[in-house]
Amino acid sequence: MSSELFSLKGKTALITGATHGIGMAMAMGLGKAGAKIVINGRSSQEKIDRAVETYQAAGIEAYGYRFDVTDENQVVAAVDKIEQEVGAVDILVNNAGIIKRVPLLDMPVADFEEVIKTDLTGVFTMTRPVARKMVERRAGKIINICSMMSELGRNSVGAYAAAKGGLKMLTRNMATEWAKHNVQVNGIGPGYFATSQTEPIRVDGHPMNDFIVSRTPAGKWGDPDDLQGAAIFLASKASNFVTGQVVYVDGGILATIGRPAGE
Ligand code: GCO
Ligand code: CA
Repeated sequence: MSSELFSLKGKTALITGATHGIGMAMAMGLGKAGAKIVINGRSSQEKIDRAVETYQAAGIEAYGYRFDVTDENQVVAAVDKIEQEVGAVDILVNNAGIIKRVPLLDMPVADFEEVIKTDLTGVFTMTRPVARKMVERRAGKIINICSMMSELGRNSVGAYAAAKGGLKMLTRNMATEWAKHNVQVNGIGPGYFATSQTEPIRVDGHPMNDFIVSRTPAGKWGDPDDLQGAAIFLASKASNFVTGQVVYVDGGILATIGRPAGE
């Protein structure tokens, strides 16, 4: 009974940017729960093909498409193509994102805008053509990948924090507008995970490395697979009356003020 509640059998899930990192970990989770997986990437077809092979080797039916989530024409065409070739998109995970770690006073406006364009406007662009079809079909699950920076600031990540804070509110607004059409929109807010995105701040001796371990009550960097449970929950009928929430998967970071050194 409980496995039926969380089953994604017969569903198609589109996970953006799932060629690696937390996107891939969440897509693997949705695939193992029974969904067909569709991924995208914007730069390299080879990277997309390699990722698709990785999913297939894990026994998951997977497809890859090359398009840029920030380009509305490309997105509209890709969504039509995916729905024809693979099936109706039942689940959309907006995971594609970038970060630039530059203090605000040093950041060129163009770089600030690039981060907002990908991490915030890109979700708007990507979601609309999918949501229009979900509203028509009166069913859909949308999961926006937020961040600790949806709640907290940190030196050097101002553009990213502005985008991810905005994404939390975009999630609530999408939930507000589409709930009556039986489309649920929620966020997942990952804490600090061991991925290529955090590699520059995870190296031995980097001040952030020890800081994150001590700042996280669980005392470690997250393993991307730790995001699978929240993704499956928010993609399945187990969450049919849950909408507009951000589920933080962070080893306890947001629960605490932290502790003094040595305590
Ligand atoms: C940072 C950024 C990211 C994190 C993440 C935290 O502090 O440099 O916030 O690197 O990966 O988004 O939730
Ligand atoms: Ca289907």
